[in-house]
Amino acid sequence: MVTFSLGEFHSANSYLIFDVDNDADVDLLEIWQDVDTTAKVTTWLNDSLGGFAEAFTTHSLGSFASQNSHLVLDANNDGLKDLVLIWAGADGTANATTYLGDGQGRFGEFGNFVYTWDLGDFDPERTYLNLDYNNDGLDDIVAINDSPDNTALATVWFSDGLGGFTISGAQQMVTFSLGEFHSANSYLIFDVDNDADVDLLEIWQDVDTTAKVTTWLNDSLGGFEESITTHSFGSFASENSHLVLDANNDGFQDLVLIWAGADGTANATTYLGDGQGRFGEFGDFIYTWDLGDFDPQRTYLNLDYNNDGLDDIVAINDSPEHTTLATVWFSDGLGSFTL
Ligand SMILES: [Ca+2]
Ligand SMILES: [Ca+2]
Ligand SMILES: [Ca+2]
Ligand SMILES: [Ca+2]
Repeated sequence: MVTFSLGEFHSANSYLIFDVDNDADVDLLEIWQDVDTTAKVTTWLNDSLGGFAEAFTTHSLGSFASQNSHLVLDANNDGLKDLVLIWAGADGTANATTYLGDGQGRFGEFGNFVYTWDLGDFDPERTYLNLDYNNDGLDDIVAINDSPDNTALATVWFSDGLGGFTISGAQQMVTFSLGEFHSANSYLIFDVDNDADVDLLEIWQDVDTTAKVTTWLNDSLGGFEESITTHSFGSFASENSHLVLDANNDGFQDLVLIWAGADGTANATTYLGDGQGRFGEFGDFIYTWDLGDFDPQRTYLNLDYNNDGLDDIVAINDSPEHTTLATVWFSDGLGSFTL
């Protein structure tokens, strides 16, 4: 059993995983609420030996609000990932602020950030994603929300490559539809069919309270086509976690669902992807052993802890001495995870 520490535990926090310093190992960015209610960002750099060292904690990024959205993308096209914070203005508008990354773990230090124009009305129900909609090599911001006719409408703000995002200029406002709107849903973005374009996976609650998964494939021309909606994945629960990783090492991303058992244990189920948008069709899934006690406060992440090329599952939770404890379940490359 492998565990490691990530400093003091913060109950109001979230983690983003990406390669901060471009060394090909995944690092952690923790966004958390300080005792003065401001939002702080702490970067944990992966030493490639299984350790994570605290690299930097930024000054405040303004008031902490759990309804804020955070995106990681290269906004100014310098090869280093930046942090985009989407927050509610006092006037009810949504605003985006770009904090430029320096590749060492600092974001927006020395006034190094750009305020963008507003992103319309703020709505905590709105989902924000980043993907390159117009294929110019720059990630754009996409907002998804309900429309009067109950379809999911996506609006695109295009990156200007300088840190800002706009729908103005020569480009007309671009929107596209993602089918019927589901109020209890979440989106995962990754390349489902290995064509180098980012696709969307929507996990949503059906009227019979079961969880469904719909895959929206990117046609590389700005369109997203519904490729398939799976059969039910059991009861929908907002406290469930979903990870995307290649669990059986066949080159196709799979879906791992972490859910609470009736006996209070956490369980993980791997639904194997077929590279076409199906996950766990035809009974193509593997039940793993349990992942200890279920705790809705626990954060689950996937990263390759032991550098064997297989993403592992990491659970992060509070410990009795109030440090953040991370526990690793290692991928066996067959679809399961063991301590
Ligand atoms: Ca950048
Ligand atoms: Ca773009
Ligand atoms: Ca796979
Ligand atoms: Ca591994």
